[in-house]
Amino acid sequence: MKPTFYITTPIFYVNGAPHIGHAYTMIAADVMARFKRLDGYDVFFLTGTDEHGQKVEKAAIDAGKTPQQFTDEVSAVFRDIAARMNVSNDAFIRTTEPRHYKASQALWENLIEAGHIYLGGYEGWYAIRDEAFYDESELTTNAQGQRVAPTGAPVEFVTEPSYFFRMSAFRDRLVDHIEANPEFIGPAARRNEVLGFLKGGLTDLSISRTSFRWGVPVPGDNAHVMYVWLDALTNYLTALGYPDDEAPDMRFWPADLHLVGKDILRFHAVIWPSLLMAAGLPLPKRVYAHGWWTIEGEKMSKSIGNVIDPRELADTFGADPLRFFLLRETSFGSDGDYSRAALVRRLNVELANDLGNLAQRTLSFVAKNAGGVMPKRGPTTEADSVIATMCSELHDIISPIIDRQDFSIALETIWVAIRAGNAYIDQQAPWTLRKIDPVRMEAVLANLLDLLRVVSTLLQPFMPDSMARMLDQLGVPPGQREFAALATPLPEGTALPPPEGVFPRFVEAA
Ligand code: ME8
Repeated sequence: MKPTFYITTPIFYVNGAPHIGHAYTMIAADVMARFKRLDGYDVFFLTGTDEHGQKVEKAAIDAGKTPQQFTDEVSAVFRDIAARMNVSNDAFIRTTEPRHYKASQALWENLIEAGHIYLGGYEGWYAIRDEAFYDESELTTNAQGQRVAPTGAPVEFVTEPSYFFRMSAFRDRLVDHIEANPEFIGPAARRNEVLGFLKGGLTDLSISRTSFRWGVPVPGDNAHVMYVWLDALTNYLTALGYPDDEAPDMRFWPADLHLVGKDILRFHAVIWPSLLMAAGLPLPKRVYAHGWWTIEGEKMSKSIGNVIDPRELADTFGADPLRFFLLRETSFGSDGDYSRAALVRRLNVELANDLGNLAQRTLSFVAKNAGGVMPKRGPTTEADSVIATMCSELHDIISPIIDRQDFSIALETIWVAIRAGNAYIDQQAPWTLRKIDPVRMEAVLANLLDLLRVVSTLLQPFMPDSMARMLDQLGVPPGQREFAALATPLPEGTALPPPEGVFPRFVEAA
């Protein structure tokens, strides 16, 4: 039986149109999912939309629509983004689905039975934009004289009856868990941040609201709807069939990786594990918080008017170059800045030049001078062994790097091999060997094709379409593209299709 791997993105609020920040998390999760599938795992990859709460309700009212009509429309846009980014999610969850009401209410009842929920009253600050409660001590006053949360979101004072989750009772267990499992929160700096926050103590959490209706009703008390984050976090269980323990997909629990942005780490690394402990369910193995993208140095915002639809970028540059850029440009845990010039540079230098040219030069040379088939391998030189060793070790080197979500380092490691391939072709000069030593020329070309096969196979998770085309040209049959086949070289004499460029240079229109 294959080992399982369950990976999730946040479910996105449907209050507005998706931008490259949302596409980023989906793409990164997709790389993980595809990598694990190619590595022989049985993968369940979930994304979806978070459709309740005041923020979404308000956006629907502003749009002059009912919340259901509005969420149907915006959720479909997120689904479309996933498809256009070539994201291979196995499921797409919406929190307005009946199965999700059932799961959220079951989790609630489970917490009631375990004695971790009590009725009280909430009196304090709430930020609709963040859908979060804040303590007075966290607030500041902005230039317009508004009280704001540390995120800059305006807060309002609310007084309402509320159910509470006894989260304070789980602080010590949670601290112990984080300390005993260093890989539970990544990157390491964020783990320390969470531990620092927990050192300050943990208060009970208000988990129901009475001042609006757009939410999952609290079982047995229709005056309340669940706090949107309680219902939202439960999505990770809903999608597997919870509360039915016998549901076939429940075998994927606990999640291997919740991938989130740094803005919502606390919800995933504090609230979610506390809830799971309280419900007697196993905790996810890892929560990773990636950095934040800005656009040409500025925060993405509707009022600045700099929000970019990732579909437009995919139309202009292709989904693969966009995927590559987002994961290559900055280290995954750090913040990144999108600029068109930076994207074009990565595309032209690393994709068109380093990789595209190496493939194009090699394949067209083979087509012209080696009969368009996989050439004969020959005796090995020192230079050949350096390349061959690099290729044979590449998967095992990048696999733990991918497990740490260090995508840019994984790509850099693959690029070291690509650059070595470029140096090798220049040093070996098959165009000279053609005249003086055609046997050696064939061996050199075979080594280059092996290198291209290895790097294209390993790059499939990052650029699935382009690498499929590259592997077609390299004559690698579809059944030989899993990582287990990396060590199986293409037989000599295999016919190769006529080569065609995979990464054309991008030239800005004058
Ligand atoms: O928080 N840079 O949904 P949300 C990088 N519904 N990533 C970004 C980004 C940016 N500028 N902007 C958004 C919610 N993201 C809740 C989640 S989960 C149970 C509920 C990405 O629509 C990033 O993954 O506000 C961030 O965490 C997420 O979108 C927030 O999406």
